[in-house]
Amino acid sequence: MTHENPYRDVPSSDFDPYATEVLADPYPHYERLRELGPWAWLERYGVLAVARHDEVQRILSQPDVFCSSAGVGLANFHTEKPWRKPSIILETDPPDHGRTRKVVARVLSPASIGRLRATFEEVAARMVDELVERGSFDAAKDLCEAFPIKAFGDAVGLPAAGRQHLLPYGDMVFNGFGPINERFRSRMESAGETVDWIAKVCQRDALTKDGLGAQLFAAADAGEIEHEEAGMLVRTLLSAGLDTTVFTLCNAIQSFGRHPEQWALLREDPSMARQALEEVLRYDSTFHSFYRTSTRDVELGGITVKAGQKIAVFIASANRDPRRWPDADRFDVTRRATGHMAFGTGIHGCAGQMMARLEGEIVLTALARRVESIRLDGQPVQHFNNTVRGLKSMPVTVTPLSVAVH
Ligand code: OVV
Repeated sequence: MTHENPYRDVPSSDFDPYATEVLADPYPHYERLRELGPWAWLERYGVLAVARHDEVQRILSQPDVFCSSAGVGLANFHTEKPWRKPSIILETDPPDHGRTRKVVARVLSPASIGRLRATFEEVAARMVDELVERGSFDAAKDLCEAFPIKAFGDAVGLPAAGRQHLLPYGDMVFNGFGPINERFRSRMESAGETVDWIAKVCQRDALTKDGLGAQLFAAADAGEIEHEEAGMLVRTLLSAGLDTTVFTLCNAIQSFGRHPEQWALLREDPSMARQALEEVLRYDSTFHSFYRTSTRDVELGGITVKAGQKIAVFIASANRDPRRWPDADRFDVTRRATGHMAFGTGIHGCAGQMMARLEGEIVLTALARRVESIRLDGQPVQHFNNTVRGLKSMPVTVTPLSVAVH
């Protein structure tokens, strides 16, 4: 089925961001989309799309005109029923958004997160020591999944049992921002136990007394939010905080495995870890797209967007836009990658970005101090999801540094 293009000045495209072959390597497709102009009409889905850095930034910077309360996926909450209760932070607009965002921002502030550093470093050191000892392992499962599930899971205050539900839940959420396709349906078929476990651990009595979850409930005690809202914000931490960091770690190790000269730079100077992570986020962004919906007729990028229009925002494409980045398709940890859109921007910019950076920096530093070289043993196996891009499996062999740098 194709949807008729109501915009005279916007080229139509049969681009399908959710096709398996596109997800396998979206970058040449993004380039074609950017070359079409500032806007494209995606006739398969009946939505406008932006793929250039400039338009992506402009849209995300006007949350009153390009709103989130109609959902940040393909589904329009004004006309379609959401598959789960809308998020009270992601899928809301000002002024409601500000109240919940303020609480989450405090719980995930640099000060709050700084207190986790020493523990995260111990977890990473222990895991990486053991993996380097083994030499060959599945970097996706044994490190990129294992680290956030342990470190972030403990930080939130989750019970140890049942954490195998975390990634499948995130997979559901991120598939849910796309069309109701086979990828989403097959995930939902086995959803029952997972959704039940998530609901259970969003309750105060399931959480430790000193974790990030408990801090959300403390904000409810202080009257900033309702107690039920605290539980909903724990759900946000669990929805947004696992698959994203897992895949970012996967994409980092994959990029370094493919660019050994870049690994050599980091290994020689592990203090570059944070900067290198920014380049990973720019070069192979985890979060590929989400949507905004116009609240009124509005001019942008040479057209008048009609009120109530769903707009696909390709942030991973903005991060490869040659209009913004010299040699955009080159992975170069020495470049200034700040200004990338991997965490979005504006009032809905990722609230957990300092947590994500801390986790990424700590894992990359732990590796850089111990690992001479990373060899990919065969093709990594991709995890296909409608919104986030990462790996299911990545067999690697690492050689230890003869003298570990500490
Ligand atoms: C940023 C993000 C992703 C997925 C879910 C949520 C947020 C949420 O608030 O539930």
